[in-house]
Amino acid sequence: MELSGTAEAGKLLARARRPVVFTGAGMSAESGVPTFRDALTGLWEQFDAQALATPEAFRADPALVWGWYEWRRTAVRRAEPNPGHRAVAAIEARVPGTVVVTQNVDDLHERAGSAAPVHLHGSLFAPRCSACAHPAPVPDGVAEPGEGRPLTPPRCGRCDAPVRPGVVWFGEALPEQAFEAAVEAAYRCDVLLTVGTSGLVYPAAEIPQVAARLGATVIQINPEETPLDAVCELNLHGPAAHVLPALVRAAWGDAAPA
Ligand code: BV8
Ligand code: ZN
Repeated sequence: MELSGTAEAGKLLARARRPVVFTGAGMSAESGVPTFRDALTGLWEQFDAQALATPEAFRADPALVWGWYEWRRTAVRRAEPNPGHRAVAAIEARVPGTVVVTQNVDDLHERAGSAAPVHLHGSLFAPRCSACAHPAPVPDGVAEPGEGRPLTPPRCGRCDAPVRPGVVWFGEALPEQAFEAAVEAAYRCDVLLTVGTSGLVYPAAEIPQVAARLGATVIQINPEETPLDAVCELNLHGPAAHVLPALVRAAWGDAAPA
């Protein structure tokens, strides 16, 4: 069953020369990767994500916060990209001017074939020293999902301070280069797909709004309504792993990624 609006969105996408695909945690939901708020189970159940994803929380209890991210990294390692991730890679293959901008800290876009997604909130796979920012190796151990447990973070090979996750916490500035690249792409784009994001976290949530203000066609893919509905020309209220392949089929008649 094709969602209404898919055929029209497909026509708009087929004409796009500089599309931006802007993604949030809903993009990875059908890969079984818990969204930011769903990732609070087991040991972390009694915490508020927004309080745990902060420098203060890490300073107060490095093992608790490091353990949460190691548990999430293990969940991502065990997950597979879904047909939505592969549809995004298919758009990039079709339209060389495509830019993928993600708020996600997983590597599923990369594993689906996206060349160089812009990570606005960093990555679970880029730990670094909490003091001198020296890059640290990605631990190959796994934090058993579910029961979880505090995990003492490794120490920096250069200054011996605790290693921290390579993500952007609340109250921290986004990586300058990534944010500039995302704003530049939003300025230049002719179509922006916003997929699986609640549009609540700033300044990332500015990206689709900048594109709309500058006259780009913004199309949203999300089962729920979000504050971004207002700036979208089309709202496809369905799951990304279903709607994105349908959109690629509608645009190029491709045997979209299964
Ligand atoms: C900064 C990495 C300043 C960490 C993340 C008051 C008003 C406005 C702003 C603020 C305010 N108070 C504070 C702020 C600023 C704050 C902010 O925006 N707060 C919000 C909550 C109000 N922002 C910051 O602090 C940022 N930094 O402002 O710095 C500064 C400047 C200069 C110098 C120094 C400081 C930093 C924000 C980055 C935080 N880090 N991630 C980690 O992952 O642990 S954000 C994190 O939460 C995720 O990355 C995600 O982007 C966000 C929300 O998480 P989720 O809810 O899981 O995901 P999402 O919102 O995308 O929702 C899921 C969606 O998917 C839903 O809509 C759902 O319907 C949909 N969905 C579900 N299933 C599917 C689906 N869609 C499609 N298909 C499906 N199958
Ligand atoms: Zn160091």
